[in-house]
Amino acid sequence: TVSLTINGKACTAFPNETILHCARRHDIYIPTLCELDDIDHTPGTCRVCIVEIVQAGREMEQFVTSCNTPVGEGMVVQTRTPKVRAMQKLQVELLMADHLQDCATCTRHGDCELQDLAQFVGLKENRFFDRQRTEAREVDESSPALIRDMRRCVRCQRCVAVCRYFQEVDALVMSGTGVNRLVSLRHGFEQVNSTCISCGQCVLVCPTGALGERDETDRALDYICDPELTTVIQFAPAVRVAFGEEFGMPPGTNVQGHVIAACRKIGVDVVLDTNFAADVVIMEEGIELLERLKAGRKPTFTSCCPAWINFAEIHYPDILPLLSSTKSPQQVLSTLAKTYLPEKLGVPREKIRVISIMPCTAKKDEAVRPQLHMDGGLPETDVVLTTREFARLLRREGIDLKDLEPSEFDNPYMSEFTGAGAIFGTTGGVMEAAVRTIYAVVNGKELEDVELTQLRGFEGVRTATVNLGGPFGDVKVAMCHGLGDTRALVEKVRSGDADFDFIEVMACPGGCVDGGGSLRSKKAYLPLAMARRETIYNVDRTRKVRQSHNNEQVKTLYRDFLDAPNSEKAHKLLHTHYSE
Ligand code: HC1
Ligand code: SF4
Repeated sequence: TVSLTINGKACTAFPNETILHCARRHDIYIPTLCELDDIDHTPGTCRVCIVEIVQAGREMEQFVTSCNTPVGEGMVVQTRTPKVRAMQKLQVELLMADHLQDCATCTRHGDCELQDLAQFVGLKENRFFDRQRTEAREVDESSPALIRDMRRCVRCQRCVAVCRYFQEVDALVMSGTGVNRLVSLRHGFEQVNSTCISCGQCVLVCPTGALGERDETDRALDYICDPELTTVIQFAPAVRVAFGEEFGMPPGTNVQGHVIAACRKIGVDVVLDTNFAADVVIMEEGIELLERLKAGRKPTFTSCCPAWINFAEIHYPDILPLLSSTKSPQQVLSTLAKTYLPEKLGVPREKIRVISIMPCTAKKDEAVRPQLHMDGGLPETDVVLTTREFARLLRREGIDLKDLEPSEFDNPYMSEFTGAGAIFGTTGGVMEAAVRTIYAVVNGKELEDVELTQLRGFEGVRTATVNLGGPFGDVKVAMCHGLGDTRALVEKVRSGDADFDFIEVMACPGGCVDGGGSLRSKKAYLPLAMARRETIYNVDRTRKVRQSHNNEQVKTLYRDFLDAPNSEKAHKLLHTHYSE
């Protein structure tokens, strides 16, 4: 180990550890904007982490960026001298010089790391702001999912790193020089026609409002407030376990009842559950899988994650025939809300608007796909709000989730869900849910141990062999999350080096519990997944019914409306195709 002092406190460090990292371990705060420990990112571009050091044996002090300067034996580090504080303050002022000055109307207001730094250094004025130069920067609004506003970029490059090293999509690059150096899409593309797959992982690490989702809270409110319309809301499996934090509840708190109450309070007419549709997806996808297996077609990839679909379409179009044709739960629920529900409620489908709340930015892309519009051009899903937007919407309506009395679903057609539907929200869940049902279909009896623990974990790829019985025997399944690992697995499938029957892919590391539309954490990447995932497994464990095929409302749906899984009608309504 290495011994040094920081602000007079004796500290021990690991060889080659940075001063910033060592200080953090010893609970000494050094401000920074670009460094992010969770992704091992220390570009040294923001220069706010400046500290004073005196190396052993030397008298001269030096000023260095602590995020990329290693500790030295006997080093004396000062982080709070008047000189250091003045330099940190100047750095923040320089960062503000070409940062849009409209904090009060920015979607990150109150949740911005640059604002925090301005407070920390005690910034009182902004002498160098150059409005013309700042306002001339690019704002890319071409994508239905994401907005890239370079007027707010602080060049931290975290987005570039996450996209390149974690997702291995590598859609983002730094371009330009000097004060014009900024993030852009590779080859100068706009977001919408780039290789970006809208996963939103870059948004999760952006310290300011430079990257964010397209805000559609106004459109949602327009529908909710229109007395002529019947508004239907659905919310994703993961939303209920990844939302309470925003209102001060412990991470992983199940706020399902609060979300239902909030939806009613803002005036939504019908509250439905995406979990119900997840159960329907298992029926459709499960039977589809068995038919493919009988025909010797393998592997089949799951198709519920829209960023994964984008990835396959853009980066590996030759594998599209391997994707299940079953629509995602979001789209299944929306379709049923405009076909099945009108019959039950006696409301014409033209008067129905479906709003979905998703922990996902790519769901916005999904909703505008031409093949997910009904005859006559009506979209199945009208508006997708990310979890972050839903929080914003509640604030706009003056609602604090904590103050609400939890409520129950009351729709008798599309709100019941099983443990299988619930676990869709975490990686491996779709596969686990599918196995429970296909086993029962093949064997005419329930799987004894419904928890497929081999698929539970955080490794990028997990595999299991399941004895399905009947003509199928052993079936090899895999789950994969994060696109870096997905790319490697897809390459193996293409080269014949991976032998699987069924593969679940979730584009976001951790699955939907840490989706790119979730609440962001300052200074951390994906820190809350464990707590959220544990709650989801508990929901499954405590559910009376844990298999999709035993969901009573699902049975009624097939009896009254769809006939049978994969029937002609089910195929027409609940299956889709992909575009090369
Ligand atoms: Fe997901 Fe899904 S689980 S994709 O991760 O299949 O977003 O939560 O809603 O559609 O059900 C997200 C979550 C979500 C769909 C379901
Ligand atoms: Fe990369 Fe995903 Fe961000 Fe697109 S949304 S730039 S793919 S991290």
